[in-house]
Amino acid sequence: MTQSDAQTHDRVKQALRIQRIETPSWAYANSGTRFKVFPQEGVPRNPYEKIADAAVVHRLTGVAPTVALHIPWDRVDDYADLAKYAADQGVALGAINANVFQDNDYKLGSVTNPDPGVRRKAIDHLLECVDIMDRTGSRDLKLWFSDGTNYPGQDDIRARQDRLAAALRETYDRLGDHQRLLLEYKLFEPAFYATDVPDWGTAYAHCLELGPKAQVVIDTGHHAPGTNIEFIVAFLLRAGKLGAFDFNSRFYADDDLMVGAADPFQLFRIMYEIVRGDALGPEAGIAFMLDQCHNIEPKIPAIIRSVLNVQEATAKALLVDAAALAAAQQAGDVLGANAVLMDAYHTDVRPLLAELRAELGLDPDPMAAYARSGYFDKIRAERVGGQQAGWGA
Ligand code: LRH
Ligand code: MN
Repeated sequence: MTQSDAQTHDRVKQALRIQRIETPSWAYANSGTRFKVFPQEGVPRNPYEKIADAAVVHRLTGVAPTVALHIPWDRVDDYADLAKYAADQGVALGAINANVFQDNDYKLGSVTNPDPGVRRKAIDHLLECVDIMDRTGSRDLKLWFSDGTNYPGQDDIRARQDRLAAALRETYDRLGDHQRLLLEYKLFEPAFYATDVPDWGTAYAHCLELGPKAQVVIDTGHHAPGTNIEFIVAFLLRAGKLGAFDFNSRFYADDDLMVGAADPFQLFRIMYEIVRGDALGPEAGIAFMLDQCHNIEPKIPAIIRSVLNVQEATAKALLVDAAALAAAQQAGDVLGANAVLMDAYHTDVRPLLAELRAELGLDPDPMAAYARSGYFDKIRAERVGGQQAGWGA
């Protein structure tokens, strides 16, 4: 290995050491589609068991120290005790996800509902989530609204935006100094005509209107097919309005598959824009979260695999020869510039990552380490009886 290769390796490993990926509590629980939820053995029955599983992912990967919660799926009597339990397990509680998409009252919308009483109820839930953040020590309130309509004329598109803006304003004004509001957009589902926060532009406009503590969440499964997501990343980064990712992958719609599974090249292009924007480190303030559903595959290995997929895409992005790329771009060398990026993408970074894990005192192969750990046999034996956790309250 040449001296410059060694320097590049060290630079890449240094950057990967500070990478942080947040795993979602609900990915450890049962999930499915409208057709079927296939329960799995050993699935957690409460937020404590979800956190225990998340802690295993962190112990084996070294880069997943926080767990996002979803309310009411993760409602407990004592959030401070849950936060202490997480700390004892070596992790911390991350973003708090509000849920105004599962109550009968929200059929025609939550914060955009024509009925002011229903809007009040929804806003009170958002404010309750900020109260929970005060107790868990979480920085981020993540808001995704299923709100939308199914037929033209069903409701007034503009009036719904007014209602949304009013709810966001009241919630924003409740935030503490070190808290943020993350607004997530989604093109469609469960609404099939007009979604009230359908795209990055709508989310961006509302966040601009709210203020500096409001940022946009990019869920990689929430775009129309063919959308250039890395363009949205570059644009929002430049505007200082990219707050977080909900990483997953899809072949068709919001499939919530393992990130990098359906389109590893897209994940690489996204992480390249993060590296190019010098936004990989915690100081950049971007929350790199997974938001996935492991409907048929074993959940903990799937989440470990997903964390590794993000690491691999990031390592490849860090290997891009920035000087050569800039020179080719400046020279208008189309094929040359593309080749610089593809060289990095085609680099097998698994040996480098295995080396890094060994240097961090971790098993170079976390998937094999999990299989050898006997953890699944342990939870399968222990977690008998009780109600398995899922997308129900
Ligand atoms: C909506 C979404 C949102 C979460 C939910 C679990 O599709 O991406 O981020 O609240 O999934
Ligand atoms: Mn999401």
